[in-house]
Amino acid sequence: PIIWIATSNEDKVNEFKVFLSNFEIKTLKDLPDYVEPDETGTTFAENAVQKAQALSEHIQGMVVADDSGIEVEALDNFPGIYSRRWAYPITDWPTINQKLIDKINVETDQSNWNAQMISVMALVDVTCDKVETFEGIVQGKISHQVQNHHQGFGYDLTFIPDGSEVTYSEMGPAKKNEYSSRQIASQKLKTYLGGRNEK
Ligand code: ITT
Ligand code: NA
Repeated sequence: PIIWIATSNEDKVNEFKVFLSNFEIKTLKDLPDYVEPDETGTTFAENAVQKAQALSEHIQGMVVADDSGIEVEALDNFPGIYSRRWAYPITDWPTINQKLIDKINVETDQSNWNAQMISVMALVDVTCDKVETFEGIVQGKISHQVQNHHQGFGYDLTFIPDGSEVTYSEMGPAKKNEYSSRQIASQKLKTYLGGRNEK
């Protein structure tokens, strides 16, 4: 079957292709004229539902969206839902990761580097009033230096999941996808979709 994912983030799409390998994946790339809604929610779940709902209205069918980010414990869970936006206009990920490390060094006593990666997926179908959300959380910590191994994206350059000595970037996509917040949320989504999970 086909599954629509309301994302324009190609890195997310590459992971979805692994997790939802039984589906033919369509994304915003297949709808060049579609205008994405602003993310105005106050939680990952609200933003994910917003993104899924807008596309579901457009295609009049079932849509999945993903809202995700990182929460640093010593920074009161910052940047959270602002993970993509907080460093604007800086958009290159090595620099943004370095800015996050700098912030921990400057604004905290540097004793707590705990962080968590969160991915919330929304499944929305406006034609039958369906709204479901699925959450994946992985605990870990921020490395004291950016580890740019040219693999992964976003905060993969500094996030070390619990149980690992290295960042997601250093372990590479296959290992990351074995245990990531997106993998956990995808698993819940697949279980929910159940019998429809075949080509
Ligand atoms: P959408 O089109 O799906 O909204 P986006 O990039 O705007 O794509 P978000 O609003 O969910 O996505 O922003 C979350 C940011 O957090 C994203 O840009 C990434 O840089 C980062 N992020 C998300 N998932 C990540 C992961 O698995 N590893 C590292 N960083 C991640
Ligand atoms: Na976004």
